[in-house]
Amino acid sequence: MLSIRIGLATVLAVGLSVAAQAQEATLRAVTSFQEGTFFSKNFERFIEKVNTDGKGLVKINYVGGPRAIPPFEVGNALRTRVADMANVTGAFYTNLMPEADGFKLATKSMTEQRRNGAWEFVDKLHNDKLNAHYLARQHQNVPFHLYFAGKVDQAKIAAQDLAGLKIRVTPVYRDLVEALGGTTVTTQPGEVHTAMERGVVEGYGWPIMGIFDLGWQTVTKLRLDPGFYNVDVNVLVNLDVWKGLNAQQRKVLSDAALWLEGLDAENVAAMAAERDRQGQAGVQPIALGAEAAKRFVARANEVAWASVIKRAPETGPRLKQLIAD
Ligand code: 173
Repeated sequence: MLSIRIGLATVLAVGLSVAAQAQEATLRAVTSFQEGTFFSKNFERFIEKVNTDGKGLVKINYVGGPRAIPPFEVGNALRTRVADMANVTGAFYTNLMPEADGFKLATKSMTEQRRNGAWEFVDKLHNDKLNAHYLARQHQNVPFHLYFAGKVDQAKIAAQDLAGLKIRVTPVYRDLVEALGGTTVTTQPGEVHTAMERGVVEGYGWPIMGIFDLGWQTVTKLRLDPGFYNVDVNVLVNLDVWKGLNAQQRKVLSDAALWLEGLDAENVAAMAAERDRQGQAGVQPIALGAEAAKRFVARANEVAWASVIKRAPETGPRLKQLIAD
């Protein structure tokens, strides 16, 4: 009797693994940044890892970047399952989730956020508003900056006064630029170079990493220091797709997500090198003194949280408590 039971269990186990192999899931993935550029690169490494580690279980088919889906439409594409997986910053889907504008204000590490309930809370927001599962957040140690063309009044910028300047923004920088008196022009990254070249704007917001990827050093002469906030580039999976995966398949993705978040450690050296490279390319810092820098960052945080809480009065304060307080 015992040997028959073992025999049956073995047959079942083999049968299951064959069935699982037969059901390799293929996920169509898009990125909101151009392929091969800084904020897509680690996602591309993640895809390679999943396709290696998950062989026979789960496969990611990389559809590509903004040519496939415009950046500000990626959230909606994921929600409606036009894409199964996306590499996208919260600023690009604030239309569906105003809270997403708050992710840049996190001061707690992802390790801490996975421990204190923040991750669950943010996952639930994604479930409810984007029909998506929140898999990973990348580049949390990378700050944003304001960059300028050569013919601006440096003394005014150093005095934190952007009056009379048109600045390219996304929701990341909008409240700050407005608070400093600047005029905002919202564009996707792919339009920054042309907008600067044609003088449609005299400055733009962007992280410390990546201005060389699309050749912006040729239209950029100044960078306001210090940086502010920190980047969130999230890897999301359509919720129906996620629910359709089995435990093994989910584990491949979740393990790779933690590995992906760990790649942020590489940014420390990369950011130092990028600052040097900017200097060599003729992008000079306008450096605020210690006191002014403190005021600037405090103001940036203040206006951004006020804006998130105004647009998400129920969930905004809870988000703040979980990721930043
Ligand atoms: O386009 C942007 O300036 C922007 O909002 C962003 C967000 C995260 C990483 C890079 C850019």
